[in-house]
Amino acid sequence: MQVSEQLEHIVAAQFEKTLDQCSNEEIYGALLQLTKERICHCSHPQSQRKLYYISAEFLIGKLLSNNLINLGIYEDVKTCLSSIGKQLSDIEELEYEPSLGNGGLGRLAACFMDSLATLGLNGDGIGLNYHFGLFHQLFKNLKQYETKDPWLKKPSWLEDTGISFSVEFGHSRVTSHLYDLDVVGYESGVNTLHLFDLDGVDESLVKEGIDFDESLVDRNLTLFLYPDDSTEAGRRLRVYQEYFMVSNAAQYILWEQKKLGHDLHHLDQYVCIQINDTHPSMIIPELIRRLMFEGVRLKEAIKIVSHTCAYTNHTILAEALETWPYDTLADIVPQLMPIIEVLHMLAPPKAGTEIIDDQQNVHMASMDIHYGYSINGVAALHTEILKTSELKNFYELYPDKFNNKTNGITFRRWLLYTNPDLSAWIEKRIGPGFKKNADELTKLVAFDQTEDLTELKAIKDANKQRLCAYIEKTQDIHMDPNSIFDIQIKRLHEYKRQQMNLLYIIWLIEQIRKGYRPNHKVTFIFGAKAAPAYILAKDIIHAILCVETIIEQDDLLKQYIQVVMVENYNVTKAEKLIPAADISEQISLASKEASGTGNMKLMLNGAVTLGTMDGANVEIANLVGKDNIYIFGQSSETVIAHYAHADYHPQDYIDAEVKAVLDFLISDEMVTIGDATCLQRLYQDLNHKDWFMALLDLKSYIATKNQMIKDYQDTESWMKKSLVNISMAGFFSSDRTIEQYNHDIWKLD
Ligand code: H53
Repeated sequence: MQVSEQLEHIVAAQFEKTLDQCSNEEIYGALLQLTKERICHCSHPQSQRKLYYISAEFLIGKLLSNNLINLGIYEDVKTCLSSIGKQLSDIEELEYEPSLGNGGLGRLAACFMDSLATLGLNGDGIGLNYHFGLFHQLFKNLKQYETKDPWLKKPSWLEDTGISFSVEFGHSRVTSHLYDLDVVGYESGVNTLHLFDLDGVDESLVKEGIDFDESLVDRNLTLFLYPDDSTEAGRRLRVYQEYFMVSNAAQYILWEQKKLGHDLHHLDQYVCIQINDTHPSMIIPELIRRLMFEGVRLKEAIKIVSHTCAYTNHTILAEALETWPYDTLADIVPQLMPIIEVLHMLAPPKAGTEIIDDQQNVHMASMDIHYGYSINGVAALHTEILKTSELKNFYELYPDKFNNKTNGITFRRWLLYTNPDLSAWIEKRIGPGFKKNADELTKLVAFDQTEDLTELKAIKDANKQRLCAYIEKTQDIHMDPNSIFDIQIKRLHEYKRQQMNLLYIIWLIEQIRKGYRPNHKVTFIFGAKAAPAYILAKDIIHAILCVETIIEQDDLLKQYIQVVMVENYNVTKAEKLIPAADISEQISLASKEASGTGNMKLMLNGAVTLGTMDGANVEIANLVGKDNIYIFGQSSETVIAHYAHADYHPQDYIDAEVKAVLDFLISDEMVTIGDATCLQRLYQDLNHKDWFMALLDLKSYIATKNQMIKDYQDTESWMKKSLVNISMAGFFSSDRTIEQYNHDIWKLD
């Protein structure tokens, strides 16, 4: 049936109206219904072995347009709506974004779901149905404030399955409720994302704050995305949520496998479980326990689970490698302790690989590595660092378990949807094959004639104008579309070094005031949320907002530079920012960014990277060559050596020029508009601690960025760099990543 016909049917049945009589809300509801009806006709991939991808985060973003694209009806719907004077983009605005994640880890899981379905691989996701995802960020008095972010509105993509399980904790027992969400592949099948919720969750418990009251766990457990673990309450909530997730996962998997008639003694032939970071690690003891309920003996259950579970490490930052005090676990999940004890005892006795250490802390990654059959890092450099330093002791025990899977992104969302004009430009030159086979993008390198590049530039300019209109509408800020758009969008973290970007801007302010006149205006755009309890990250946001205001109020400065901090950065905003970027800021301290995926999205959309040799930047640099990327800063080896010898002192890097930049942070100008305590704290930290070594690389960052801004003047040569970046981005398709996971780890076919 034609799209328009089907839509008319739906609105006639639902609202007794014709389409042109419907409000945007009604049209949104009808499109949702249409999409679901179409999905019903897609088949679920089949194979003997099935993947369950367990993750505490699935940052899926809005679904309507993505689903329409993957079903191949996006253009039809657009045309149908425009025939009645409506715009699909206005309907999209009505959808609430499910913010079921913090950043890269969750977005990666969402890209993986898209690629699994597109490749026709039999793999479902399992996670939690947080009622309020990541907080909504507000700027007030130049500071970040957090409010709750409700997204579960009707009509919804979620289907109530009626399935529920019982989950016990040390002091209580709760019942779950499963909601399913269809994940449609591009012109292919459909998989399912299973999101577990509490039965009887009570949203009325949420007042102003985002506090967790443990005595109400049977009513509040899934209200919020897990908090950072800087407070005891936060840590305990994490354990509750993580166990709730994996106990449901284990019960669901066994229930489904029994339904399929599979022999649980051979579970590893039918099932593989990918443990995404350490949040789902308790699946190991829980699955062993549940297999024992099914009559499997302990030793055999351990063996089965060891052949079923694989672990992905996404970070070397200690804070994300979870360890829980033994007593906390014994209090919240006492039923797991005898199994964890056995797992600890049976593991090879090698220093530094203990599951339970001398201080009675339980190391989740140790359990994953001893009892998982594959351990992977997420970029070549990251995996090397795991092998040679962070997880060296484990690598010596199990060299064959270690492998690399460089991250990827789905081109359906991050090119076809976000940048339709660029997609059309590509298709006109190399045909549509790149949509399914991203490697075909390399054919584009040949299209570097002046006319091609002029068109490419016009597309970038139009995207910049669209972004300007959006920022004007949403934040009432006017931006100059002719300026260079220098964009840093990612979680706020010291290791990602937004503070170093800020120090560059301050340096530029001081130069301009001394008489230097940049030959091109630059707009420095930031998008970042700071974890609510991460004080220094909030101080950095505050300092950025202060500098934004100072420039805005200064007639000289605002001719040459502007700072714009985008409020409430999320997937929807990323979709608007990425196509408009000229410069992609990927400036983490070498060794600290496991991979990065924003770097891939920006490259694919023609931005040129300014980055350190960190994470996937290293692979980007190898692919595009040194003329098409701007690399600066110390190597990961040097950085790792500084940490090992504890010999990094910011004072060693403070000369008169750097001192002037740092002093600006606590200058009268800043303190008059800002909060002296916050600015002082940041100032003191950079002067005396600077744990993520912003000052180590500041000078080379300044020089390289200046060079980049200078090179931007030569439009044709800049656009050639942009073209090379687009052409070489094919490697970063998540389809490639998923094929490698399947080939080396999951073996689903
Ligand atoms: O995971 C991304 C990486 C990125 C890394 C990120 C990440 C989180 O978002 C959260 C927790 C964590 O351990 C890692 O920071 O470098 O690209 C996907 O692998």
